[in-house]
Amino acid sequence: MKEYYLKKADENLPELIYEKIRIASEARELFRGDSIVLDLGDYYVGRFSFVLGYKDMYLDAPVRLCIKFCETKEEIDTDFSTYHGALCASWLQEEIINIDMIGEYKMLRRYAARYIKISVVYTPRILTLSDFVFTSETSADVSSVEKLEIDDLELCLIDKVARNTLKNCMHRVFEDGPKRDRRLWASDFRLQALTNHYTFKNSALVRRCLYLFAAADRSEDGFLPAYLYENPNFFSGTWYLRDFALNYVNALSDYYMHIGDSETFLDIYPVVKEMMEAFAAEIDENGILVTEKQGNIFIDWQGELKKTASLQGVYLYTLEKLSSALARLGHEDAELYNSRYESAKTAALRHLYNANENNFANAYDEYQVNIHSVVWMILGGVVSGEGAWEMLLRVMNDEKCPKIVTPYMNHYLVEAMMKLGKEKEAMEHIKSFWGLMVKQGADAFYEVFVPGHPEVSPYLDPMINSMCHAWSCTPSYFIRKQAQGHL
Ligand code: RAM
Repeated sequence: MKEYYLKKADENLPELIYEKIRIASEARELFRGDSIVLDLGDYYVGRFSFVLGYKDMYLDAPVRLCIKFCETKEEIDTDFSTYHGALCASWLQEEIINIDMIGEYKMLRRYAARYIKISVVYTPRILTLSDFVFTSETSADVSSVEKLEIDDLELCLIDKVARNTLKNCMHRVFEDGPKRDRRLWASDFRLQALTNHYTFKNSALVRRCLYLFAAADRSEDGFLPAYLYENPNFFSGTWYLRDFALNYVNALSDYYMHIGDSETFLDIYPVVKEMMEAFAAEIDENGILVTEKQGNIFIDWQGELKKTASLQGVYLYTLEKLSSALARLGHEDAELYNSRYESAKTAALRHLYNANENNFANAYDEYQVNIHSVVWMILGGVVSGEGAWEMLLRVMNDEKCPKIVTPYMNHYLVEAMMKLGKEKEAMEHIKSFWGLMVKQGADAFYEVFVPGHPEVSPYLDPMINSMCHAWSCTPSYFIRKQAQGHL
């Protein structure tokens, strides 16, 4: 089957769309130690070229340049040599190049940038740099996006930045970030696909990614990996995050609900069905999904978080969506997942809900009270209505609760608010969270954003954070979905 799935993935390989971004800049005369900064005018992903020349005298030695691609203005003056984070420093986009001859010089690698800083390390004489061209690439067709018919200018602006984020993460697959990781991650993909259904409508790309995961090697206990590589060779990831595996299932259900392509759904369903058995095997005697290692659950980049209740919520949410997709297809398994949903919900109420305190402080999670559990218990349908809304507000205002760190988890917070019918509050949250990034000058939405804390990084140094990150693109999904509902 693996070969078949890879073949299907290949059939859906998208054409990339290229655009030449001309950079307004005169030819520049530079000598050793000089530097210039080019502004692309917006955030783009692509390749860079320029022309090297000389002023008065031929260059009788190679020229050595340092070229730095910066996602944000702040990055221009950041000294990469001080980097001390946990991920490899080679993600930082800086090249030292030696050029032997005058003429056009094309850099081969792909970069993600708004600004380009060029510093002259060595040159024998005064050189000139001119004809700067950045050729952007993406598999998002911007002409397929419908005009957003709303009066709220702030939301329009947020939608623009959100679309830009998604566009720059769409290539041969939905990448998580064009600067860092540059690969297909299941939970990022699920949110990208959702937003893509309301914006660029590249359903072939969604199909491709669904097939790629279907082709992946599963862990010994039957789970799909959280990520994979596909270029130049297919290679399954080796981290098995339970919530990411569930989000892959959600991506498949969403795809069917939006596109109505039962053929692809049924093609892939056997993989999902087998994996859902692996999940069923991890349900403990109380009916709670328990994985041995907490490290196999993501939920958010929040180090203090206890995650059992959240994971149970993701499981419920997935069962509900899968069962609905199967019911729409008239498939007999709809009932199977529906009954699993009911038992997992009863178990959550019995063993995770704390009636005395009216929260989800439970033994599995060492009685930690956190926002994440409440969000996922709402999304899983365990609590609802005004009671759930009050509970959510209470944990959000509780200083002792571990804070949400990523736009990814903020997506699910907004979705929970929507589910409770709090549309106005959800839109306000989008404005206060994503809108704040826009106010601070973001061209694309960041991987991690904690207002007032630019130092936060899951990798111990914010220098390596991705400043255009796929999982942050979902305001376009919410805003456009809401706008359609009101038409
Ligand atoms: C990071 C990436 C990716 C995310 C994983 C869990 O490495 O940013 O987006 O899905 O973490």
